[in-house]
Amino acid sequence: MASEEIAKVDYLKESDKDFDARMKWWRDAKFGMFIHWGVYSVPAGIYNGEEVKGIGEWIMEKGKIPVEEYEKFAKKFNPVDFDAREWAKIMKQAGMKYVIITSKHHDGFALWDSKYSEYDMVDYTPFKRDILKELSAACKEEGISFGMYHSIMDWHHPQAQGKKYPKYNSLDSTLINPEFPEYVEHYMKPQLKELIENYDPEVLWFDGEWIPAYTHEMGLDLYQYLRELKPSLIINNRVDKGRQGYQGMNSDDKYIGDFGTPEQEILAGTADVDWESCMTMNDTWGFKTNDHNWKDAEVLIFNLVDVAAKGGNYLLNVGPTAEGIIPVPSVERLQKMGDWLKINGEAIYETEKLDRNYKEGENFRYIKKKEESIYYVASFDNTAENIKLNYVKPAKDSEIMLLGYNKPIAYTFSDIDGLSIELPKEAKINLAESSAWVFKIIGEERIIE
Ligand code: H79
Repeated sequence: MASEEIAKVDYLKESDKDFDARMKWWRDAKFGMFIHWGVYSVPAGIYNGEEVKGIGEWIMEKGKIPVEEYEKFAKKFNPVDFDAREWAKIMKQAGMKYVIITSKHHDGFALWDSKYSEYDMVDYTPFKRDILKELSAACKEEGISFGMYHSIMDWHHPQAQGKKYPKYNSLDSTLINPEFPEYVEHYMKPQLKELIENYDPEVLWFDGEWIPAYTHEMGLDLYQYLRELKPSLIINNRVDKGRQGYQGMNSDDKYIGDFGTPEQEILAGTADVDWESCMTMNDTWGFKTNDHNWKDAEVLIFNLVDVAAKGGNYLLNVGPTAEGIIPVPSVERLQKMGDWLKINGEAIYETEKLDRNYKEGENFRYIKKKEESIYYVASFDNTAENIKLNYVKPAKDSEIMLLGYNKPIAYTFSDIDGLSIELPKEAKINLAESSAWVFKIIGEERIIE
């Protein structure tokens, strides 16, 4: 008799068609919020009255804080001002379509009520509320896709730290912890199953995969395990061991993962795989009292456009305070990005890179509307009166529009000289506040050999 058992799907061998269908919403989304929030937000970069150098969420490691000392910060974590709906509204107003929040960072502390650990928001802190439950619900209400960052490396769990083996020293990054596979099987995988079942994430964003005890085989196994639990899940490439340095792209296609993860940088050009550039607005992911080195909103808008032109996504970080507040400088910048996107968003969402050109000179970026003959050119030079563009050819008798300005713009085109756009003074005055102007052109890409 034939077996009644349904054949197992091998998620490591997905067809291009299935992959494209699964990635569609993510590719169209383009812009997401990264949230680094946890126990490190309590010391906020200060230990024993002194600033600990480096990124805030690494304070346990960089400040050499023993586990028992660090746990005291967790006991004090009481974000009374946390309001999930407020956070979701900030994302929405910023034009962000998805969020990735730290379910667990390297310090091992869980932001949700985990039955596999007491070291979590509900069991360990005076706050006793399940952050992921509240935020996932608020995001659903606002139509924001919900995802989670999860650290494979864990500085708190005894097995992840190889506590049974006195010879193993977790600070020596070349030593392999013999207990690590047990932590993976009996702690990390059950926690991830819990996260999928209770909070229904659309994305899992792994990190901390570089430690030598975590292997390529574990990565393949984990990927398959998670997709079986939720077939539509999107998982970053740090689930496996393929990434090359901070640039974050896989070195070889034997490695699994749905998208590459450049960290604090934007790819120099386009890529033929999916990718997402994650970046901070200042110099830290987790909140640091003393970090005031904020990027201007103009820079962040430029980055978003540059990333979109190169075919990627932009995941922009906020580090809320221990009270549960997203810092005012972050909110101000997000507001400006949202204002810009309200006018220019059609050039960002549901777009793709052109076949050949994504830029012209330093000041122009080209972006194509998916499945349509619509081309957008973002200009970062707001002084020019006459703009010359070589890589797009307007359709015969078509109008060229400037987003945010409601009249067609005068232009000429010839096969020899290309496109020449005349900017009326009135339009310049109208858009004076905007850091990037976007022209909308119906036509085709012009390939110049
Ligand atoms: O969560 C944030 C940071 O805490 C975490 N990733 C972002 C998203 C992170 N940033 N820096 N690090 C972790 C330090 C890791 C540094 C290295 Fe490596 C690991 C240097 C060598 C191994 C990864 C692989 C980066 C370069 C090569």
